[in-house]
Amino acid sequence: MENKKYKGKSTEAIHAGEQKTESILDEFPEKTGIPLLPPIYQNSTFQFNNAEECASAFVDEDSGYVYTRWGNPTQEILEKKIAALEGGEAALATASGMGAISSALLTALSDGGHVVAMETLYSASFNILNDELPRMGVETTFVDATNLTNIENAIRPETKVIYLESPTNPLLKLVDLKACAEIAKKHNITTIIDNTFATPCSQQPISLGIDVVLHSITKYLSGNGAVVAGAIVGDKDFIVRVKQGSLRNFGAVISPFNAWLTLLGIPTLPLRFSRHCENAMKIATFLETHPSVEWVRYPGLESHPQHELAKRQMNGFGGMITSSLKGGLSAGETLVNKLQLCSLAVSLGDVRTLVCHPASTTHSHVPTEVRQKTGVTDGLVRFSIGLEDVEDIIADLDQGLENLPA
Ligand code: LCS
Repeated sequence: MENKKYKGKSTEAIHAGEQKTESILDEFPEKTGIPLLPPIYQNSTFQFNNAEECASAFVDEDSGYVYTRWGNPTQEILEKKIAALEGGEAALATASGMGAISSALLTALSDGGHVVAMETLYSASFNILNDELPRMGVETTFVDATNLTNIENAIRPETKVIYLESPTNPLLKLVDLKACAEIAKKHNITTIIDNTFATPCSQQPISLGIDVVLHSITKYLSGNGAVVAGAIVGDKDFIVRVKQGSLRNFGAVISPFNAWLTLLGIPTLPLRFSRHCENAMKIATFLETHPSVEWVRYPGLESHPQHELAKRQMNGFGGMITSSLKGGLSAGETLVNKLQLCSLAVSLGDVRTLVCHPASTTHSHVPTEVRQKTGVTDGLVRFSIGLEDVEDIIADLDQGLENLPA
């Protein structure tokens, strides 16, 4: 069934993909009352009434559910919701963000080719492009994509994919998505973006001409810190290719339970995201005026080198802030050790404020020279601003920064 169209993101987040269902009550025909929440079908396999039904589900996948690695109603409700939020034709939910990224790349590069990618990316995404794919004969050219000429210059006749994050993890660099999509279309190249940091509340890349959108659901989409999952959004053709090929065969499929937990999280995404943005703007401003802070990167600050692009391209600047302390590595360590409310933890998009030190955690596998070249320096501290009262977060950061070198 096609997704209904709604005017606003909150209505979409709550209602898209969901249908009132009575089928679960078939066993109790004498009772009324329809479950308000989407049901969870926590089963691995499905049974059929007869051999013909079973055989036809193998031939025509849309006619039935066979096995949860091939599809499951709870997964499908989530997929419809995410497709609606991103404005895509179809979506797939996956076992992790990396499951989404690897399944999408394996599909787009199924007959080889070359990739042009941004030079700062989430580390495991960098690892796929820098270590895993070259072993299969697929090379990546990493460029500073804040300047689109660098992308254009890196394109080769065999380039199949332009791979982007915007904002990037952890430096919050942006790419002009509309202009980049136009370049890619001229060369018949598939554009893929990891939209985890922005969420569909802030930017919908498909509306700007990007072909495929990826998510780590683990972060803002679920928002509850209880799920590891991912998603791929694109046109029906691409999604069917991923589903029937790399996703099914390599098996990075979401569990019905994680799909269901995500269905509990997404309805509050627009509300949560606007509070993340509001808190982050206040905290970025606080950090920027603090004497112990060397610099702050936040797309909402005028000091962000691409603030004008952020205003044009994003609807809300997100909950992620990156900063560098004047005292370098030891100041970063002192800060994270002194924090009482904010948690020292990787991941992001949680309701709690999380603080991490990329050089020793998320980006520790990226070679030092690459980290230095791309700006992931030793003194960098990354904040995922949560939904606590902003005064409490600021008070915690203020006591953590006290007496650090200014
Ligand atoms: N994309 C981005 C932008 C991410 O930040 C992450 C994980 C992933 C993809 C992978 O998603 P996963 O497979 O974990 O669901 N980012 C992390 C981070 O910054 N700290 O810990 C994980």
